[in-house]
Amino acid sequence: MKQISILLIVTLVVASPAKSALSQDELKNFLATEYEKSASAMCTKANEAEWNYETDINNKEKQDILLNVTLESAALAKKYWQDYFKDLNPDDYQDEQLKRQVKNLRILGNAALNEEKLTKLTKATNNMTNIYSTAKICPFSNQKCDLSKEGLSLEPGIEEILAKSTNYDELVYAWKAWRDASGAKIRSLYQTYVELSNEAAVANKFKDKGELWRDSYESPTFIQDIDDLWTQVEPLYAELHKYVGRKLKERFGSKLDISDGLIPANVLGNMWAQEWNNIAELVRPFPQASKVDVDAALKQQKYSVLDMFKTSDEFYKSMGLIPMEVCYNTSAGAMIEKPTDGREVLCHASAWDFCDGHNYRIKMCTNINFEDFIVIHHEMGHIQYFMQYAKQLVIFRDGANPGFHEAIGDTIALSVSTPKHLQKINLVKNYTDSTEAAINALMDTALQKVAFLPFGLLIDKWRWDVFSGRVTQNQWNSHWWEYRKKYQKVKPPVERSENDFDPGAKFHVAGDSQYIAYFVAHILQFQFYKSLCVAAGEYSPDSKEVPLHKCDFYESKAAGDLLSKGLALGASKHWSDALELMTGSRKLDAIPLLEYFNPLYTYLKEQNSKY
Ligand code: X8Z
Ligand code: ZN
Repeated sequence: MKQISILLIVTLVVASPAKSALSQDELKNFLATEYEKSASAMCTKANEAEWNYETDINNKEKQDILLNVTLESAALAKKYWQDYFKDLNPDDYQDEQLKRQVKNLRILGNAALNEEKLTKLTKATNNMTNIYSTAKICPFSNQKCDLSKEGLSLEPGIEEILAKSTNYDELVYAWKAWRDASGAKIRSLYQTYVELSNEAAVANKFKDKGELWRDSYESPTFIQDIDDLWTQVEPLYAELHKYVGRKLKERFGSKLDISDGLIPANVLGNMWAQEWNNIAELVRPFPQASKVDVDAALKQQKYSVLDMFKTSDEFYKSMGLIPMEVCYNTSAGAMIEKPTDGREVLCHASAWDFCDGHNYRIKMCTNINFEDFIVIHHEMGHIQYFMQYAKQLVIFRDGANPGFHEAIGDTIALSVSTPKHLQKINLVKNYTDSTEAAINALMDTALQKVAFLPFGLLIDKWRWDVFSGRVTQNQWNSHWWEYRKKYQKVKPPVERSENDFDPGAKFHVAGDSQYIAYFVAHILQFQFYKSLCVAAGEYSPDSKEVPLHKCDFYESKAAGDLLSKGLALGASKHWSDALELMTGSRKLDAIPLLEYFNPLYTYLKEQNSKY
């Protein structure tokens, strides 16, 4: 998701009564009228500047405009905060909605910095994003190439090597070359970023930027809660890891050393070893049974990128949800393919809310394959959320917490990815269901969802330690690898040092985007999925006749209604209330995920026990 922080956005200040003169009703009215209008207008302006920059990232003029708009928003935010919000106390208000608004408005974010420091921080962050997005490497076969002519960029070039190559040395080469070209080059900028982000957080009365980020989860036990969730899912991850390690050993033989229980991070089919779906062919347990091969079907049926978006939109519409054509309509501004006109763009997929109730866009360098078909559903989930909460006040036009936003499209994609659904839309043919085929399908999903869990957890665990100062700059990279080994059980394929900066080779670290949301989302989406399956009459917790993983809630208006009720709340209520409405539970809960994967877990334990 792409959202310009509301904390930076404020209004063209107008002659309004002084804060001290505002009664509860006056404040409420002020926030619903004047503030609403100008904050929304500034949000639109800031998003436009950001969009123009990200779709033409080397354009100096657009970079300057973005910096100016950032400073303009911040200056106004600060003035507004000083004049109206800084001394308000949420406890002074009986009205629950107003209490929540005041709680939010008291936080000023990066705008708390003076102009010189904010300029420095903004430039450092934009610079990191720029280096990441334009980094290139030479091909394995021509390692001394002229980068400007033959250089490969991350999407699709370098990512494709990690996904498809079975040449161990090429996988080492591309893995290392990407980190040399991206992470290592932003290490010194990251120091500036950490210092100034922390300074802004402290000015907002937080201990550090990590604490400020965690504030959006509104829970004093948040860290403990996510650690407990990890403890619950770790045994499943451990079985998957062991099984996959063995299969990889069969592929790479003596080239691969897994004797210490750690898998080298370059052989899992993904640049960050975060999702392992690209090695599904190698690890699927029953090659003779039916399997899902959507890549082939998309090619064979000559799907275009636009067709993929329309198919996704159709699924949402089948549930009675809001049509989303505007967000992938290139005439309305969307970017759904990598431009070929020489522009450098920030390819990492994102969904945009232009804060005017009409303009929503997706920006994505889409490739025609199943992986990107799923990413489309993910991005459309953000757009659907934007549209559902469009009638809320600007301060509440956000996810119930950041994890909710990341979970919606994935919930839909769980239904779309079932062989049952893929057959309905003709992307899987000649499929015979059987116990073996079901294990194959569960393995495909586990390679995405279960493999992701420790990665989703560790990125922000590492950043929280960096922001808090628990680890100092001379331990940044070694601490990163401690966590990679501890949680993911992966290791670097070549020696690393403190001249490297491997966290910076991941988009969200270079791009100042928090990550624990994805861990939360990977738990939440199974809670949502189960609940929508029950609403659709596709699953019954009592009868267990049809397992959870076979549910497809396509065309279920009941499921659509339930989802839209939760989404329409936006951030106007605590996320526990939204969760209760949608699932009956007030807590994050790993049980639906464990229930979903249980047949696979049993199979993996059985197989692994033989070794
Ligand atoms: O960044 C994303 C989305 C955009 S919000 C494509 N994801 C994470 C990633 O790519 O690292 C989705 C899953 C995890
Ligand atoms: Zn997302």
